[in-house]
Amino acid sequence: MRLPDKKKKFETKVHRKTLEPNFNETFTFKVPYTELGGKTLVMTVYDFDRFSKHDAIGAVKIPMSSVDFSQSLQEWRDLQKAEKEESERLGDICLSLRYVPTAGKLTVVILEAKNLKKMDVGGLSDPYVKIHLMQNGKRLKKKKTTIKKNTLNPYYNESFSFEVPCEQIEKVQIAVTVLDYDKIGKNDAIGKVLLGGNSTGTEQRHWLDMLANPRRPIAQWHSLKPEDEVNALMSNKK
Ligand SMILES: [Ca+2]
Ligand SMILES: [Ca+2]
Repeated sequence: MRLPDKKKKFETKVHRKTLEPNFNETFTFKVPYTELGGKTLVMTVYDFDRFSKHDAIGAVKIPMSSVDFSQSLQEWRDLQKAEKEESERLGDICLSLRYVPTAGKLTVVILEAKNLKKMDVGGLSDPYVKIHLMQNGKRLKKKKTTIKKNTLNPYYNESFSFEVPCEQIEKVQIAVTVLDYDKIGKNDAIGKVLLGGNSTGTEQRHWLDMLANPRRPIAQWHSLKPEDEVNALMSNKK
């Protein structure tokens, strides 16, 4: 439930295994009367998924300008198709992949990232990149770039090689995670991409281009995804 321009959002409790939930919960938005007119109340019903993004079932939108506030309103409305909630922009990463079958060598060059999300209070981010060679959801090897301080557009041009024999290349994946370094506490993941034969979208395209062009470095930009989302994908595809 939210008023979009204020980005104020509430959630009800999750009701399990039902198509007729009874919520009976009350939410209060503090909005000055003079600002109410231009606002819209959006109520979206979701199907809860523990391991992936919740699916929107449908939504009701009520423009506040259409409501008579002199009386309380109670009525049924049909859910409309929910617009995809704009996923939060985490940033983009450019990397190149190169595979030399004869040498059994996979090379990942982390080139640069742009428009990364700000992760520090009162600053930008201190991004570095972790690269995992994965197989069956297990991490085989780990490498990382240097840390670039206080920037959202870091340039790395750092190269990492993994030994991957020809017969194994179809089975491995490369997980690329961009993190914000923090002096105190745990470093936060900004976003992640997963490259491999069974990945999807531009990530899969990139991987197939690499395999189709042995010995040639192929560079491509990827949009970072939420870490949870990518991890869920990895555990589904063992
Ligand atoms: Ca931080
Ligand atoms: Ca930081």
